[in-house]
Amino acid sequence: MTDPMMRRPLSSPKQGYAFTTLVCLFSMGLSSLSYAEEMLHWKDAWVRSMPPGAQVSAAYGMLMNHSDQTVTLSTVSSEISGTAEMHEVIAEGDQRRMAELESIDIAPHETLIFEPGGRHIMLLDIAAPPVGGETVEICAVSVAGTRACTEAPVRRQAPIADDTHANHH
Ligand SMILES: [Cu+2]
Repeated sequence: MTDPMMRRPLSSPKQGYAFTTLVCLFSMGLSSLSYAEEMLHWKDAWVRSMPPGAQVSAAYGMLMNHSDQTVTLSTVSSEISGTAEMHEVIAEGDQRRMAELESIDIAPHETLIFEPGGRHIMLLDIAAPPVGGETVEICAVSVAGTRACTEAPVRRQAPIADDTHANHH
C-alpha cells in the first residue's frame, strides 16, 4: 500500500488536533468567501447634468441585492467627485432638507432606490460639471468590502419624470 494516509497512525491526538484546525480554517475561508460574493447589481443609474461652474451633482439608480444576506452599504463614490455621500430628503413641515446616511441596509433580494426627492447620491467637489451624453462611473461599497460599479449616463432629468411631465401637459 502506498496511500500516504496509511503511513500515519490515525489515533495520534496531535494529528487529530491538526485536522480540527484545518477544518476550522476551511469553514472560515468559506464564510469570508460568501461575504465577498455579496451580489450587488446596478440598474438604470444616471447622473444629473449640471451647468458650468456647478460644484455638486447627484446620482440615482437602483441597486439590487441578489444575495441571501442583508448587504450594508457604507461608501459611495464617483470618478468626477472628490466626495460622494448617501442622502435622504426629510420633510419638516413645509421645508425639506437633506440628511446624510452613514449606511443603508439592503435586505436579501431587495432593491435600494436612489431617486430625485428621495434617497440619492450627492456628488460633492466635482472637478467638472457632468454634461449630457457623457457617462460617469459610480461605485457603491458595502461594509464587507463588496464593490459594485456602473457607467451612469448623464441626463437632465429622470426618464420617468419626463414621461410624467409630458402626460400632464
Ligand atoms: Cu443631497
